[in-house]
Amino acid sequence: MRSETEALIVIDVQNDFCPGGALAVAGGDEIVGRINGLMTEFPVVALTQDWHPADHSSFAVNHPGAAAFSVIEMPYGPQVLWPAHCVQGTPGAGFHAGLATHPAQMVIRKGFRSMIDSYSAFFENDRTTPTGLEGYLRTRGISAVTLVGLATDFCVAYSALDAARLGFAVTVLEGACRAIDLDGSLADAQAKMRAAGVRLEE
Ligand code: VGL
Ligand code: ZN
Repeated sequence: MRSETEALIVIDVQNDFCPGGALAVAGGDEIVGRINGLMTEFPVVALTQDWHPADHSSFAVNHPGAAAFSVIEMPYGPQVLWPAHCVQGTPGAGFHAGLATHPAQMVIRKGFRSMIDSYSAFFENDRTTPTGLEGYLRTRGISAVTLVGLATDFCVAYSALDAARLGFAVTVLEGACRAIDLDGSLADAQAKMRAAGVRLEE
């Protein structure tokens, strides 16, 4: 068992990010077994769940004429337009059936406001509106976080960068993550994480 100050954060291991899902990440389901094992090693385990209303502004279908994977400017900055995914209450928003969710003490939902996306487990995409996860971890005495899940270059990376900015010691286990890799986004995310002092391990 890891020390009492270490938490595992499992990012968005949901059906829509796995093969067959609306925003499938290649090999997204391959990480489930390893994550199940990791969950038994950490005293504190939190899961995140991407949780969008059907009218979410990050969905291409809600911007007539706009193509999926194009980028628009939102008041908080550039926003990729995604295929509709992880709509609240749908099967696609559910956790992968193989994920052993019972060791988790906390499930944090994000992206539930129509007008703003939230890649990070800590802040929405304006980088200032908190999700509440920081408070949960601090009040449980956590100073180090290990991140796994989907997708390496979006929700995992944004979460890792925010955790580092908040002063947590941060490790990303890349072997327990899979990436979307849109236009070099994986290399870009890896460089940003390294520069922020995030430890990248297999
Ligand atoms: C994610 C794109 C849109 C992710 C979530 O979990 O990485 N990516 N919503
Ligand atoms: Zn999303």
